[in-house]
Amino acid sequence: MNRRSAATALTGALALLLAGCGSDGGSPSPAELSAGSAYMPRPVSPTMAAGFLVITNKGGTGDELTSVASDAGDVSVHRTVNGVMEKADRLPVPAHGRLVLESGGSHLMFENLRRRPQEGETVAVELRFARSGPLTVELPVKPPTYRPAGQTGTSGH
Ligand SMILES: [Cu+2]
Repeated sequence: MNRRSAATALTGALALLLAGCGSDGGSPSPAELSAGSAYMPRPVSPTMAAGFLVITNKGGTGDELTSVASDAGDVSVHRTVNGVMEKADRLPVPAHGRLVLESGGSHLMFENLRRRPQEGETVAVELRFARSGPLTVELPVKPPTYRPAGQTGTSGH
């Protein structure tokens, strides 16, 4: 369902681009962000955890995820390059597109957790963007093997 709706969104974006050719009217609609498919695998470490979610942009202007904050502990945005994770200063949320934070790819990295989250609890984060206002997202804590429906756990799509 996620892939199908992504394909539909992409087709829609192409149609809009084509429709825009040759016309001089109107600036693109602003970024319109929402978050979904959020979760945290139950941490195997007392102080460190990862968080995953999908940020969808229904608007015609791209945005960037620039930082993240949580009362649960220190949290930052990481990406994975050649299997090694590193801090990401900013990650793009394309116009009419998605930023996918998933297992094996970019993710939220929690460190120095004040207490170890348990399954059934939620951890709140605030996502901050270059253009749009912040989004507050609740990450439900799931079993370590949990994968959201429609995601394969691989990066790069
Ligand atoms: Cu990391």
